[in-house]
Amino acid sequence: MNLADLTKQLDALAVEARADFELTSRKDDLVQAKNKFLGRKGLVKSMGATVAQLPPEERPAVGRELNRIKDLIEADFDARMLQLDRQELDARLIASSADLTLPPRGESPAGGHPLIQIEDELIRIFRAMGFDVASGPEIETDLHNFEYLNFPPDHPARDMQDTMLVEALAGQQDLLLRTHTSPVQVRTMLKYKPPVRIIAPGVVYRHDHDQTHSPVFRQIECLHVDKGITLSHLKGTLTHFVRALFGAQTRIRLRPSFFPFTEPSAEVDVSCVFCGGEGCRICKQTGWLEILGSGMVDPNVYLACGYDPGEVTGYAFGLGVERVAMLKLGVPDIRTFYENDVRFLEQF
Ligand code: 2NM
Repeated sequence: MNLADLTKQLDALAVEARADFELTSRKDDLVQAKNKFLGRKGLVKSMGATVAQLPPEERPAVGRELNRIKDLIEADFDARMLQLDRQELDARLIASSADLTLPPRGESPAGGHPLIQIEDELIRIFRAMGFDVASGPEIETDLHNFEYLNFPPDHPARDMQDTMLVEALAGQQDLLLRTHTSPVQVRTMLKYKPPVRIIAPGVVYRHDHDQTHSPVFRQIECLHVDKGITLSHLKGTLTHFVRALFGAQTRIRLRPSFFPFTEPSAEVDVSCVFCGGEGCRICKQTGWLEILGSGMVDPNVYLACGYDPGEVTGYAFGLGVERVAMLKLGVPDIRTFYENDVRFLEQF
């Protein structure tokens, strides 16, 4: 046999192999069909045996031919194997109980939780004004949460009705779940000398639960202490803050109030974000919405934290992230933020 004849026969083998592969419908049949050609006693091997009958100078060329045909048959085998794999998967999917004719569920709400979106926006506004972000523990001591903040021992906020206590281990100090993030301000002042410009965002806990109160909610408190800080700085900061948040036409108004850690203290209202101050159902016809509490830090807080009240002054304020989110997003019930109903979350 000469090289040309051998090549012809090998080509014929490859065509036959492909046809055989096409006829198989199971993977082990396919493997058997491949062995018929490429196995130890396969047809290609026995063709190879004829090489011995050829003159030595033709043998390399025949070897190359044999390898070419082996590769060809391997490739056809792989292609058919892939087809059978797919068919097997299709058959399994069709046999399964899943209804493949159902429409897809669509996009999942990947915009982040609305509360966190609002918190991020608030933090961005304060950072742009030059405030640093501080944090601290959620399990606090009575000292940091109340005592250093000028809360008298019999203050109603210390009442078990409001504060969630943590059962103390033997010899430990009184522990509680922080009722505000003010202890972060205390810890910052205890650690760093003035000036201080920080916000403390975080989770706080109070024993209170209804349409506008959650036992676990988020707060951002702001503290600015330096030489010569006045109520004007507080008003300017608040005005800029509400305008960044609700728009350039927003106005504020301060109403005298009381907090143990500030003197004087003020509740801050914003002109109603729904009616622009005209009076509507949401602002109960007053044109104003209460948004946060504020004041000039009480000298007793400075004394407790090692600052000299003769040298520095400062303002502080605190706001509830849920309350801002309810106003900004028009959500009437705080509980919808925690139910995680996808139909609610998807709207933001
Ligand atoms: C508020 C209202 C008024 C406040 C005070 C302090 C501190 F630590 F400097 F004394 N931090 N936050 C404060 C003042 C918080 O929340 C309604």
